[in-house]
Amino acid sequence: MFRRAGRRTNAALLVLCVGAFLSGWLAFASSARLPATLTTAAHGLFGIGVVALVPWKREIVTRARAVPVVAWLLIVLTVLCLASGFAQFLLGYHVVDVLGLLPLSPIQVHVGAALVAVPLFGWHVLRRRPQRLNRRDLSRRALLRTGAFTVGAGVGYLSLLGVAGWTRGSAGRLTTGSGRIGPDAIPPTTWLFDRVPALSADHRVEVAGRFWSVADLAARGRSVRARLDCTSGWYAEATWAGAALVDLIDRQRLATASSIEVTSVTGYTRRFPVAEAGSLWLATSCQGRPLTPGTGAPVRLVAPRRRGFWWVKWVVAVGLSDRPAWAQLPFPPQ
Ligand SMILES: Nc1nc2c(c(=O)[nH]1)N[C@H]1C(S)=C(S)[C@@H](COP(=O)(O)O)O[C@H]1N2
Ligand SMILES: [Mo]
Repeated sequence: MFRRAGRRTNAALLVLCVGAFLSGWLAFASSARLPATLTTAAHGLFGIGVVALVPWKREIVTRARAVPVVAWLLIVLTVLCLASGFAQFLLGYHVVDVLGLLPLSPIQVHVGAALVAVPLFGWHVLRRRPQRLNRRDLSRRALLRTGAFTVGAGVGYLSLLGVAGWTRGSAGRLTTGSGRIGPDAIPPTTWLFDRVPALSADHRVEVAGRFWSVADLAARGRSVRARLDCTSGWYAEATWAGAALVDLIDRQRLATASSIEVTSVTGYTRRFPVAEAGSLWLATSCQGRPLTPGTGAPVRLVAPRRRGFWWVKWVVAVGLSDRPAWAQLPFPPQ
């Protein structure tokens, strides 16, 4: 059965790996129920597809006269990436302290392995002669087989979802894939390389040209119940106290701007469409307690409609801008 392994196995794996990579980023950008369900399902299908082709790929590797070091490394990274991906899916969010040095969640291992694999994967693919599609690749039979393969992967995905319902226990699974943690267990989280800054007691936040002390903001605080859903695999429902941006910015000025740029003292920045102003808050406390330095003290953004990386910590400025909200990197570079 696996003797037919060859060009088409490799082409399918190429499509599946690229699809997995792109859908992974799309899933990170999704927070609403429907897009999150669709992107995480697509990501799962691509992953299951890769696993399903392992016997055929194994045949190709066995046949090869020599397997270069890069290819071995790719095998190791792929196994690591798949294992950590399925671990998050089936077991939910856990932190494993690798060698007692580096606390990592399954998703962090998953993304790390994928990112390291990208240049190796590119080299592995480009080193071959480019392949052309032929008539048989697009024949009715090939299409039927692809359809059957997709249905099989779909059945596999749904079965695994059922299994995850058991193995994940009480933490459950949000449509984004995250598992629940308690509001008092929110861990200080950085997106990539950002550092916790030291801020003075008289820290002020500039909002559309006006300066606010932390006490001023706290005095305008309203209670906001919101879900913080981090891409490292956890979410928490907590009650924040924050000043609504719409209470701090003149309505007329809001109406004429395109986007709202929220900046941290560290330079970390996110830009929101003005239409979202009504669901953005500058928070000074969480669960009735002041923020800790690691979680954004003295002022951080609460953005209930967005994934965690939009919740800018250590806010120093909120500015109105004519630039459209999409004129930014899809993910922060720091
Ligand atoms: N300035 C800054 N804000 C940031 C981050 C960061 O690295 N720098 N990380 C973001 C990410 S990825 C998440 S999930 C939340 C985490 O908030 P927490 O530290 O309270 O858990 O803050 C966001 N705000
Ligand atoms: Mo995050």
